[in-house]
Amino acid sequence: MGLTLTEKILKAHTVDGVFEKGKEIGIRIDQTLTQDATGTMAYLEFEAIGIPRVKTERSVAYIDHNTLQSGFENADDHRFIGSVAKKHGIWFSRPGNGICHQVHLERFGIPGKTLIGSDSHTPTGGGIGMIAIGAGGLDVAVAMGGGAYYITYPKIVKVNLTGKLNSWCAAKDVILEVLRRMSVKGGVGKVIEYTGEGVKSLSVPERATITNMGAELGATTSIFPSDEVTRQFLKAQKREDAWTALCADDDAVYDEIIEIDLGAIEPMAACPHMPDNVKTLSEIGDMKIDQVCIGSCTNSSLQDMMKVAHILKGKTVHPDVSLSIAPGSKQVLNMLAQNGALAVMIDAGARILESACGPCIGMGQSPNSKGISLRTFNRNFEGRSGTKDGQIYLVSPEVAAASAIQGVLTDPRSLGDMPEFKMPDEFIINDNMIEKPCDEKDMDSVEVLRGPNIKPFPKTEPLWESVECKCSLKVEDNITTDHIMPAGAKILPLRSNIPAISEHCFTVCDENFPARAKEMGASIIVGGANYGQGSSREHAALAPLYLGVKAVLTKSFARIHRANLINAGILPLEFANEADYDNINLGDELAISDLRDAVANGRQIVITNKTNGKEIKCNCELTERTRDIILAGGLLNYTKLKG
Ligand code: MIC
Ligand code: SF4
Repeated sequence: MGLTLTEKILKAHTVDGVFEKGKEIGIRIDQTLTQDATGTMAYLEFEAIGIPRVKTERSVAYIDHNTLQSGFENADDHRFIGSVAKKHGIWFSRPGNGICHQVHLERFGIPGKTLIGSDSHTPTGGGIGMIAIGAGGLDVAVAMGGGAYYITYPKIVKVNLTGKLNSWCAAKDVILEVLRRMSVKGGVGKVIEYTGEGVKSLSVPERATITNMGAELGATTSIFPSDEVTRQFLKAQKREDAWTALCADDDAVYDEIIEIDLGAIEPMAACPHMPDNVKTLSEIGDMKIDQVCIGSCTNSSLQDMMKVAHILKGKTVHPDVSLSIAPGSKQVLNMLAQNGALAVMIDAGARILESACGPCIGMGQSPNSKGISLRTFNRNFEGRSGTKDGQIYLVSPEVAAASAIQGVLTDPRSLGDMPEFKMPDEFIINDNMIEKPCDEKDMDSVEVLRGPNIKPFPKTEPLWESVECKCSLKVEDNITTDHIMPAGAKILPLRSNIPAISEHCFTVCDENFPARAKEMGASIIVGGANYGQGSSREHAALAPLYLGVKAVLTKSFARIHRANLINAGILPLEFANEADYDNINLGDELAISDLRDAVANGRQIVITNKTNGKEIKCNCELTERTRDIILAGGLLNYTKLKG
């Protein structure tokens, strides 16, 4: 029986476990990446593990999220990350060099290699045939130290692409179509593998748009084959030697098959407030807009920017619209500057932002009250833009640029012929904003620079024998990590300071949660389905940990967040019977006896609700490894115990 591409790469990297569907496998990690909003914590964790130099083939630290620097905190974090990287063997991409995923694709990604990154959109690397997975900072720290990364051997979904995209229809519309069909939880436990005739009509940046937003499906990762198109891309980056041809065997067996005719795709938008709330533009109809933001790791490649420039050429942004553009990397920005496209954008009235995440993570450009904002980004969760009642629509760069001119949601097909843009044979290569680490022999002379806002990783303790506590919060389905641990310009600067950032935990849902949880001392959070979807930020586990949360009981979890809870030593419980969701309420007194023993022996866990007398049966599926992590009180304790 043949293998899928996913299986080929996973098999070649499996170092622990049995290579069988549904089983946990440990894979060797060739490359890691971090960004600054998760990176400070990841490097503190790496230091705590105590391994002097990274053991990966390539580890890169990017600065791209917290670049507003509204106080000393971010600049201090940047210096900390830069110095820690230099000392321990990590390459350092300086602020201004671009968004981690865009730069990694351009300069470091290698087909067939494994990559984990402390950012959920790490699967961007799947655009060149990598197994690239988003993970919590602690998992990345362990991988930097040479440890395996553990995933459940995934189900593999084949997306068979046929035909060719019509003019003005984009890769963004393809992934929006996949989201429309599969939903934000449809990808949990799965890898999405794109194959078929249609693949070769898509460029690497287009493929990367699709794999990037596979994160919104909840998928473990997404991957394209590495073919002639990939070779050309790497060649243009002067990295042709990194190329190898990779694809699935003809007789590979998939768990699910989805057929997509690229020729039938039309321009679409994900409507507020979920990436799977997808409608065609004609379904949405005429809609006046207030803002357009173009950029983010999803749609900020040179190809995207050139399409935008062609649409803006000789035009003026509509008087009622603010248009901002953030090219994804210094390379992209530089090429736009040199080929004149940047001048076209400026001329049209675009507000040019630095090559960073910016508005995508609420770092500026929050829309006006109730403002309708079209964004080429990947997430439109409520409040993420920084404006609570902002209405965010996710669209392609083509739709965004056309609408910015017209002032209303515009189908770009109304613009006539689409200008052809050929990818350049050579990109401008200048890695002067990427610093090499020092030689190992010199590492003792590198001083790690710590600012006063950088506080140590919170202490965790071994799992309790039994728990008596209250329910400190009850939330509904599809809670995102942006609900649990909001980001944005005010809160992101606190990422290195868990006590301070914890004061904002869940405040978008209930502003009294932090104070209440602290007062309760120990507590349990109750959630619905797909709890913790979205980002990889381990702060969404560390802040509840700091506030005394012992367990989170839900209908189901998103993958990365569940792993982060386990890594933090918080018990992830699922209702054995979903109807029991109604049998726990805020403030109820809860008790779990013999907890440690039940976890150690894999028994079902029973919560007694002392307030209403109900018994609630909970499942807690743990592998031997994750069970030991929970018993030890988290991955850091476990790793230290293991020596
Ligand atoms: C995001 O897009 O939500 C982020 C900000 O990039 C996060 C990481 C973080 O919270 O720092 C992610 O996607 O993992
Ligand atoms: Fe940055 Fe947005 Fe991409 Fe997250 S999704 S890495 S915030 S650009």
